[in-house]
Amino acid sequence: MGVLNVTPDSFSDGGRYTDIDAAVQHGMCLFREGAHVIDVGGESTRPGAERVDAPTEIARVVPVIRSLFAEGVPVSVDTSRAAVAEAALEAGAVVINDVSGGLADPRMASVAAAAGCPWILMHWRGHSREMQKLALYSDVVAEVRDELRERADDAIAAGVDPSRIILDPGLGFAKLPEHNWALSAHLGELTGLGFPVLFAASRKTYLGRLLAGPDGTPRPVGGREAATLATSLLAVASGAWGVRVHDVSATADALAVWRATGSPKFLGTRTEDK
Ligand code: PMM
Repeated sequence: MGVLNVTPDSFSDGGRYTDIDAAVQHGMCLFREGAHVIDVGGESTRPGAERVDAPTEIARVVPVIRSLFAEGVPVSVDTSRAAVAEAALEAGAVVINDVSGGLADPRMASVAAAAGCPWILMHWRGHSREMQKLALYSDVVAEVRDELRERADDAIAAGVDPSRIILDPGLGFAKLPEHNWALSAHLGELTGLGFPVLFAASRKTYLGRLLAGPDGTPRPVGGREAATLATSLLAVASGAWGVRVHDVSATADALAVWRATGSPKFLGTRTEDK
């Protein structure tokens, strides 16, 4: 999954793709590099981000989704609002990527059920402004696993086909670095729930903290790619179904190396495009 944030303020690519043509070109580029789906988001979810309203989010994502659809590029919409998901599906999106796992908007489950499309349910405890206060766990792996199971149960109870559900540990969302590392190390607890698992560590702050300089300053976003590749490889080798990344080309190469080892679990890159 290639990341395409059409926001002025996302932590990694914020402000780079607010121009529709630039966004569409970048989405097409990520697709050509081997992404199976381009994840278009119109609201930053970085810690502390202010929310935008639904019309603003729709105005940002719909023209980009419509153009990518016209180019034959599969798109997921990164939103926790049912109204935005509906507009995106209407414009051609084929996947709902909901960082709130259905919690932020009670109508999202019925939209996903009616559309019959894949619905990514990410582990979430609250909106960006408050989420880091909610990073309280006694056993992060068990709690995230159990909360994700509840999200999946709720979705199924609302009429979502279980085969359409994808789970995501929500790295960095109400998580301290040690929580992210524990979830990475025990991904099998999440894949054991029986749903595909998406892993989305790309360029996140905890990687910057791991690679901090001698004065403790986190490594800037631009210097986190090698660490991102390492997390993606480890995740796929641990049974992740997919990875959500900014640098699709490098990820495709890394996963090609992994596939060359003959691992039976490989579900990654479309190497025929390379
Ligand atoms: N992280 C971000 C945005 N969307 N979606 C899913 N499913 N999982 C994530 O971890 C996730 C997401 C924030 O990262 P970005 O600013 O690089 O998009």
